[in-house]
Amino acid sequence: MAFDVQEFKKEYQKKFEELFAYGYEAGSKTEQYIALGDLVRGLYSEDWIQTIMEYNKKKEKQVYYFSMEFLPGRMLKSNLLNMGILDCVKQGMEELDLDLDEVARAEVDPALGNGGLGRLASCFMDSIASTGLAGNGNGIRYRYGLFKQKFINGYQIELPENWLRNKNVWEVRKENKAVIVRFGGDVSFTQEDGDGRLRVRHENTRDILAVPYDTAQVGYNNGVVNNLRLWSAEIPYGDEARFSTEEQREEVKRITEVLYPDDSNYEGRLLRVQQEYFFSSAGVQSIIRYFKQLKLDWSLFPDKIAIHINDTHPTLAIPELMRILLDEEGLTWDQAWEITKKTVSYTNHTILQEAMERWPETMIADLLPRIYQIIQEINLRHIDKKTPLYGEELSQRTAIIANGQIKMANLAIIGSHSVNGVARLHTDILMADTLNDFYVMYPQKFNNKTNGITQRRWVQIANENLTAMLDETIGTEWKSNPEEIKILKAHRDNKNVLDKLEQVKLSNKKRFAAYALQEMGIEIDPTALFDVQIKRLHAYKRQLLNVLHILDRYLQLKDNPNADLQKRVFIFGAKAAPSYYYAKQIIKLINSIAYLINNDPSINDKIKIVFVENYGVSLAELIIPAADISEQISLAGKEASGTSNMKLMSNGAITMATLDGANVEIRDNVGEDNIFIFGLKSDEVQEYYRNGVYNSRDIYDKNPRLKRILNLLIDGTIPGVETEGRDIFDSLVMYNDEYFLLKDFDGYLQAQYEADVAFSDRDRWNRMALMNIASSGPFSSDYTILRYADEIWKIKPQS
Ligand code: 9GP
Repeated sequence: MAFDVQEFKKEYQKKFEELFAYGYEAGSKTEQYIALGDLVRGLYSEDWIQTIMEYNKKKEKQVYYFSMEFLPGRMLKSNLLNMGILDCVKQGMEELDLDLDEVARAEVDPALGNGGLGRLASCFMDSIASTGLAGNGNGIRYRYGLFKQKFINGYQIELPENWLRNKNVWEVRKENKAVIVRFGGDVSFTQEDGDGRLRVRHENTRDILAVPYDTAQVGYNNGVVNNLRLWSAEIPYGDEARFSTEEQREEVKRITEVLYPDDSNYEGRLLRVQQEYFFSSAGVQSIIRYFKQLKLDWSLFPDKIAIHINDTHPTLAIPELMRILLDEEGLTWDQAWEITKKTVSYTNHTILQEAMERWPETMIADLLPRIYQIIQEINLRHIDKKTPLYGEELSQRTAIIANGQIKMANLAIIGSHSVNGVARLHTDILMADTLNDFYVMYPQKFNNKTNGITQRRWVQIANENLTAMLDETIGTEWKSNPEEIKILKAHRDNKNVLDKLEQVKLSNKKRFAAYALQEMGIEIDPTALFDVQIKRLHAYKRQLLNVLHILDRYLQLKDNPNADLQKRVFIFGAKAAPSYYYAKQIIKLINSIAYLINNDPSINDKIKIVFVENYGVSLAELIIPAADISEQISLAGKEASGTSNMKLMSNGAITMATLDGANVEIRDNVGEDNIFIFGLKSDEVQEYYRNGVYNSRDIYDKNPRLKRILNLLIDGTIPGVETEGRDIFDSLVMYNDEYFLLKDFDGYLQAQYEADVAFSDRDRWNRMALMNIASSGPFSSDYTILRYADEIWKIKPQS
């Protein structure tokens, strides 16, 4: 986009005055940000309109990525980058005596997701636009995002995250595209005159208006601007009388009020299903409306539309599409079913049983009676068709409805043409184990699409120092073709380059150190090894194993304050689900240990612990460039892929890993010498589960070093964790350590020791960092998305 600095300055001043009726100099950071955002939106709006018109004119096949979560992060700089005007605007702001970074920080980071799944969706949106694919996002405009995390006395407290408190400059409300979503009601069938077909009558429904808010997804230097559509629940126009009480109005608002309401109780679960149907139905309806404008035969629907469901949350899009094709468009079951299956594809993101969605049959029957009938019919036909082929037992195991429950994954698989896992190992486990019954029936549906990340945000924006150094060393081709970063390998023995890399890392560590001091009052040494674990708090991710290692170091230093140990700063960022008691106990434990160690002068700053509050995309952008070690230590087989592993690798952190999720592929790319691997392998874990011989108590009894560490949890050394310490101790020692921490402990310590040794040899460490950066290209989400487009969606990049 052509734009010069002088022009920008003029436009910016004008925009500011137009919006606020005074000069920008007197404005607050938020106002300065709003003016800039508004200006930027204006600059891409023509491309936005043009892109959509172009797709419509060419009747281009489009993908619709349905996701309950999107975690875009702050959008200002990424839009500027993708529009090709970041440097120009930075300079212009400087000349206006404004600091772009400071202004950009006034943007509220929208927390419309929990973690990896939501961030993946946003990386994908960026990559879809940047690779020139016709694609749209479809989700929910939550009024409040994921809770804001506070630590009080070391405990996690959840506060509402009012991300819309200031104007959201990026979204455009599209009232003319609103649709009605119907809940409840009575379903009956009538024999119509003429064709003798049964017609469905669905009456007395509770109608909710779904209003879309569109946000542009700007492609990287290619003029493509796609659309992310987030739906908000409102009272239908003219229907206010039906919602006369405050309670009725609240009920409507509640549908899109918060991300993942607590689903540990029935009301929470009911609300969650409402959300899922709400955005799935609204999305499908708007797709149908678009398709009808094309005036094509229905059989061509799958040639023009791909609907991708991100995890099972949007699975109700399948019966919803069936409903519309059958009840509103008058297609036969077979026609509708053929179209639906050809249109929909599904990604599985977890093998954890507790995360597999199941809804009570009665809940769906009451809330969505017509959808329930359709699910019943899909189920009946599936069983009827499969029983003669695969026998009663196998067929029943794949049933969608069983024991009063509706199994969403089963519906997603049966109603789609493609099922993919998100890393090679994960997909192998799905096929061999978790979804094996389906794999037997539909081997051709299964495929792997290893996750990816966009280096535009995670390197170019998050790590400007590294970007400059790479440009200088290998040129700029890597920015549009991430694989090209591999030519950095040629510099692996170039001392000058290695030193520069070390300087880049150091400056990023200083930046984080300044944050830790200012925000948390913790002083850290930027030359220490920064050991980072940032992800949701979950027992299987084993933040606790990291804790055991910290306690081991603590004891070594207590025994001998002069012990020859590498100085380390342990950085944690993690939110726990509000109802996940054990995870919250772990947070309290880490905070208490941090308090103990950070304030113990005898430790002499050899260990510092920084647990950042309210971890999210923006904090990740600060932490990741500063990391030396990337902790990816989940129990093998449990983490579907992980994506922080890829972001950290791209920024030159060395991975400390079990062979889990995408770590396996990271190892393959970076080579054994540039990663620290330890622990049980996935098949060994499986074997333990099968033979049941694991005995953690035995390890505790026989390993004095470990025993001493575990006893710290219950002997009063760590202040304020009487209950937490006891519960955690019991889970590990008395209740047989579900995630095999004790089993993996020795291997982990050994790997950490090796990391210390490697870190003390600066050239060796810098070379390892370089090799990680140079091997990160294949983990670009651009490549991942091109594989989805080619192999699943059958859409091609625009020329
Ligand atoms: O737990 C997985 C994580 O491993 C993966 O990287 C991410 C994106 O594919 O999805 C997570 N899954 C969920 O959040 C829930 O299924």
